[in-house]
Amino acid sequence: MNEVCVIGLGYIGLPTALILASCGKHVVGVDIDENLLAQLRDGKVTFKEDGLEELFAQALDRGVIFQSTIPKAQIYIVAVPTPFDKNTKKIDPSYVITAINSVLDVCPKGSIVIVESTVSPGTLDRFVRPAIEKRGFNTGTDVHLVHAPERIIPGKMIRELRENSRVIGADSQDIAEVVRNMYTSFCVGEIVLTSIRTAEMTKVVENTYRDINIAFANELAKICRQDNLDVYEIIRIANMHPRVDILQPGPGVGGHCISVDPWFLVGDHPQLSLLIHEARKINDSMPGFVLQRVQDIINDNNLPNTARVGFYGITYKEDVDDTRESPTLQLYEQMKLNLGGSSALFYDPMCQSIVLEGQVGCFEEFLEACDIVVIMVGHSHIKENIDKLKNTLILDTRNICRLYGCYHL
Ligand code: SAJ
Repeated sequence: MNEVCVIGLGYIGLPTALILASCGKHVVGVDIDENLLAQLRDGKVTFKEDGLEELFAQALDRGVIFQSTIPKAQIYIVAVPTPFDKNTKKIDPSYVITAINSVLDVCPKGSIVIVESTVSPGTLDRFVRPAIEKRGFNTGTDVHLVHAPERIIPGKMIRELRENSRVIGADSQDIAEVVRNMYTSFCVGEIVLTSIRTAEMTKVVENTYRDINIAFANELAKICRQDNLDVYEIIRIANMHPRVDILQPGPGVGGHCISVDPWFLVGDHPQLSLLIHEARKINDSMPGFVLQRVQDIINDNNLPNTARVGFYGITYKEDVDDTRESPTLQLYEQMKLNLGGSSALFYDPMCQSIVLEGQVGCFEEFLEACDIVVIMVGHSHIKENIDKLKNTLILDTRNICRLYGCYHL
């Protein structure tokens, strides 16, 4: 029988399947997307990430299998998406439940189902456990439910898979130990065993903490702008204090994690989550703040209202190809209203396909066409090519450019 089956071969499931296989486990990776499976079977990775190709090669050598059906296995890892409804601020656990229902069709008695997908606190007890029990399975004897939320950061995923500490939430110590044993095959970080509820909450708290810290930096940026002070220098000096660690201001907070998870707490505890809610609002206000800065710079430089504004970077952060909830996409939605007659252009070397109106595919063509360039993402590419912006008006929202005359947040 297979030792581990990983369901959902996206940003989390794929590296997890590969690292387990590279450590000698018998791994089957399952996904419903036939195109993705075809690409993997062809020996091609499906997204860009440092070290992923090397890991893929090792896993293939060790016999990792990719297929669309769920096989019998001892341990199932569920890493499917948990979509977020922007209006209700709630996650949709239906993909997790569908995946687990398919597991129940084939799993041997006593197998372990680990949910790695991030969920809002209480989801396993409110939705997942009842769905299992509705099928006539007892959680604790027939199938063991575990929550081991992923904590790796895009850009350093492979290193963090090996080195980060992990949290395992389970109903019993014995099952938690079995799961810890599996993760220690590749993870050298400390592995903490706790309850499912605590594991769910801890994961959301980590991302909420980061969101609030970034919101503080963004609020400081607005205050410093009004007082004509350099926010980066102030944060740099403040962070020299041994008990201060402020993150960096930016054009907003994107990605599917930090901009989403705090809403779970706001949704479930509206009266108690005032700081968390305010932080979300501050971070969501940043794309609008960037647009206001662009308008001020256009006015300061007596540019006509038809000035062409170029936004460099569409992904949610540097050196990844993920555009989910990205500040540039948020800004794009607001742009036409706020920028009046100015026509906008977009460029991102990490985006293979055209996702926005006004997006150009060639960096030189982009620079040529712009009266002002707004750096939205600090990709390595722009850092290496910063001298090419010498004769352009620049608004740098990531503090990577120190060219003379460059504007900052
Ligand atoms: N950002 C800033 N200023 C900063 C740091 C980040 O504006 O100083 C922005 C980024 O540009 C980006 C957003 O915040 O738009 C989020 O980026 P990030 O690098 O802070 O985090 P993610 O979303 O890539 O990954 C986070 C991580 N969580 C924490 O660090 C607590 C990661 O460990 C989680 O595994 C991941 O969320 C997740 O999947 O939940």
